[in-house]
Parts: sequence; C-alpha cells; structure tokens
Amino acid sequence: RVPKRQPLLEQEEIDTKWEFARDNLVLEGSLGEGEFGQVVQARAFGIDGRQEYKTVAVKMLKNYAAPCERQDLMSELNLLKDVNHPNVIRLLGCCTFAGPLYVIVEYCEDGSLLSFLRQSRLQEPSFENHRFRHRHHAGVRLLDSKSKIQILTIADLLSFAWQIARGMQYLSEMKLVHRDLAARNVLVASGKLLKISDFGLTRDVYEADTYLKKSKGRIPVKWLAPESLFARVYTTHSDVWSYGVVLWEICTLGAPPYPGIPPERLYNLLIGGYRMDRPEFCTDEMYAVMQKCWKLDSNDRPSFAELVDIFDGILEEKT
Ligand code: ACK
Repeated sequence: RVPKRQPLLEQEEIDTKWEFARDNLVLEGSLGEGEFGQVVQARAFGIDGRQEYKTVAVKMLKNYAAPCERQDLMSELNLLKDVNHPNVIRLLGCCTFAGPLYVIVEYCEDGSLLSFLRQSRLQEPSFENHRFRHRHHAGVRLLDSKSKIQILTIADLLSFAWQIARGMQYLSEMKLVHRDLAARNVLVASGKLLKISDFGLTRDVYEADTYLKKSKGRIPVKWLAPESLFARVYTTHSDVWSYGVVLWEICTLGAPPYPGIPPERLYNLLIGGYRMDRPEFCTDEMYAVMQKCWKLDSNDRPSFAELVDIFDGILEEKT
C-alpha cells in the first residue's frame, strides 16, 4: 500500500511554524556548557513578531557530540513544541536546516536555580523573614522583587517549591516524564519566576505510564528513585522522588545531595531505609513533604497535584 501523504505534510507544517532564519540570530556569549551541549546567549530579530531584537538562549551541540546527543536535543525540541505553561521553559523557535541544530528558548536572566540558590548564600541570610507579599498573575504566584539584591526569604523558597510542583503537574498531565529533575535543570526568570528546563531525557509515556530506559547514559544517580536506579523504570512517581531531592536542594541553598556518600552505595542505603537528614533551616513541615516524596513504594508518594495543594496551603498560612 502506498503510504498516505498526510503525515508528511503535517510534519512540514510544524517545521515551518517554528523554523527561524539563522541570519536573524546574533550569537553572543556562552551561558554555560555541559559535556556535549552548550547554551549561548543571543539576540533574535523579530522572533516574537515584533520588529526588534529580543534576548534569547540558544541550545546547541558541541562539535564532537555523538549522534545520540543530537537525537536528545531533537527530542527536546519536539517536546517543547507541545508544552505551554508559565513554569516550563518556552520554545521560541529553532534552526534545523543548513547548519547546526539550534533550539531557541526564552532567556532566563538569573540562570539555573542551583546557581541562584548558591549565589544567594553570599547575601545576608533572612530565614526569619516570614513577611512577604504575593500576587496571582496568569495562574502564577509572583513575589515582589524590585530590588536587584537577591535575598531569599522562606516565602521565596516555598514559592520555588510551589512553582516547580505546578510545572511538573502540567508535565505529568501531558503524560511527560522528565527523568532529570534537579535544581540545575530549573531556570530563574525575572521576578523569581521558575521554569522547568532540560528536556533532553524527557520521554512521552503511554498507557503503562512507565518508561523503561534501554541504554545506559549519564545517570543523575543522587536524584533518582530506587526503582529508576535498580530497574531503570521512570514514571511520574520517580519524578516526584527527584522533586523531593530538589526540595532538599532548595532548603540547603544548593548543597550537593548525600554529601560524602559514594553513588555506588546509594541504592543499598535507600532500600535499607536511609534518607537524608532534615537540613538545618528546613521546617518540620517541609521535611515531612520530602519524606513523603521519598517513600520506597512509588504509589505511596504524593502526586504533583497534591504537592501543589500542600504548598498552596503552606503559602496561604504565611500570607
Ligand atoms: O546556572 P547558569 O548560569 O544557568 O548555567 C547554566 C548553563 O546555561 C548551562 O545550562 C544557563 N542557561 C541554560 N538555559 C538558559 C536560559 N534559557 N536562560 C539563561 N541561562 C540559561 C544555566
């Protein structure tokens, strides 16, 4: 049977929608790099329909990247085409023809949550400050941040927890499993607005709601649920485990998890019931949430919708 032309035409349509002319992109300084990929700050002319330059971030591969890295970046691009949420990084365009693959996303002026948390340590700690104002805007809880000095309050940290849960709730409703949720993969835009990023490892899940990773890649061991470590099973429940580790990163202002524990010992420790201690400045309430996320039986962990409700409740109390 002759295959129908329809799917091909659809594919062409999608590409035209997002393809951006390379000539209108001016690459500037590097924002950072990983093993195979790099992120470069750039100015894009007319990318959001206006006749002006807009600062953007461009994700691309390094010269010696393996084909599977290109595949990861391509799959990240394709997933980004379908997502639209204030707490998830927004795709602005891509360059897929006649040159290197560029994935153009919104620029987040304060970089990764991990570096943001670590930088905030340089400021006066203000853990005792419970007074804060927030407003709802397009479903997003924005904290007032007129000052350039980034002093983080408990309210900020709770808002971070809430925003990441919101973004993850959206992704899980889209049947997407992130598989690499960590503070290094969350970005901070102006107004301390968080955006979940780095979808390179993200996969669609179908009926079984489970993704079994076939090949061995780079594995973020200390963020992984025991079932992902042992059986390479990734679900929205294993994303919830990683979310618990992100809560721990938030409360420690970006400390590396399981300090002093070699990654190869982690699995046995976790199934034996070992969990990270409550961080020094973490409330019992927050630690209780982490512990729920780290239940051995993945079905006993809260859903992202429940986590949003929990932090909604805590934030309301403090208003
Ligand atoms: O912590 P950073 O300064 O913020 O270092 C990392 C680096 O690139 C590698 O991921 C930065 N980065 C990534 N995506 C963006 C973006 N969309 N806007 C601004 N910075 C970004 C990140």
